[in-house]
Amino acid sequence: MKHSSYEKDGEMGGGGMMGGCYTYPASPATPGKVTPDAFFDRGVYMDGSMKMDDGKSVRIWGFYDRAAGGGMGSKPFPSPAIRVTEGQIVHTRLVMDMMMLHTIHHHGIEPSWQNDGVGHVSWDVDRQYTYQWRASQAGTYFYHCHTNTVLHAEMGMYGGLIVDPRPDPNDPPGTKRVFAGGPAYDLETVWAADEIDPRWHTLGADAGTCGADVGLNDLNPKYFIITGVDGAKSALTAPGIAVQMNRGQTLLARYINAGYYPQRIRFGGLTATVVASDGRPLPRAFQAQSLEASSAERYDCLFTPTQAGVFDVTVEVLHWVTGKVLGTARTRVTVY
Ligand SMILES: [Cu+2]
Repeated sequence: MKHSSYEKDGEMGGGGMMGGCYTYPASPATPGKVTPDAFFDRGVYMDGSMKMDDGKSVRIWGFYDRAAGGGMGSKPFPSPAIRVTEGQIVHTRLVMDMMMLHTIHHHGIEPSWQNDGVGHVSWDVDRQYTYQWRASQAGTYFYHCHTNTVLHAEMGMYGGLIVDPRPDPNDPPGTKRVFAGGPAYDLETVWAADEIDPRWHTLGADAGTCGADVGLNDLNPKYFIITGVDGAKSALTAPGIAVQMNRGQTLLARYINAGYYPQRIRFGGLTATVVASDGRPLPRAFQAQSLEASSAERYDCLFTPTQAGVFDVTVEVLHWVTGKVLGTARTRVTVY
């Protein structure tokens, strides 16, 4: 049975080659649309791939930036970050170049239900839709597809979403703060840790939506990655993930559990000052040598190392029932 929450003039509801059962297609005009302060234009690719350290590749789906050129030939993983300033009204337009159904859910942002991008609450986008939302709180978020979510998020349909505070007029120009009135930082990295079960990456977009058991309750990860790079080896040196810094500098690591299993991140001997979580400042910052995070949790961690050294940061992926370590991803902070 197909559901359609909005009928489109002159078009069949439920168009599209994705013949899933629990899909809710229609792409109405954005209600109450105003002129935005920031605009992002996203398309979808479903033929990307990620090469692992063992030489094998898995299929990746994701969003690309339609404004960046390269069209569908551009297949970044994770999807390109959305970065805005607190207070801005933002438009994220999702345009489908193919007859498929997807959404964009800006995780942790609190827009109207029409703009929340949860397919079964509003609609799946089969042509285009412009999500309108306000960046009301500085912090670390992410966005992901919310159509047949368990599969589409696993396939790679996610990217970072960062809200910066408004610049403080009393700060020297170029000062970067985690949130308004919060601590300043010099460098930044995003550690989005995720696990990959290659079997899932062979499934079709609508797999499991018609009631068939395609094993989406059975996640057996083989690869453990950080921000789209294999954490077996490559993430130890990958630019933008591994960090090189000087003593006295302050690093902001935006750690995101982008997987489904709980994770334990260990900072390799460095001490983090954890100042915010899930897009909100903590009432009191705390210090930690390691953290545990469940699916979709984010922690903003500051490091101001006083000693030179090489610090291997590890993310252990834990079985959700037994707590057994299923695998480990690694990256590195080198302090000079
Ligand atoms: Cu999708």
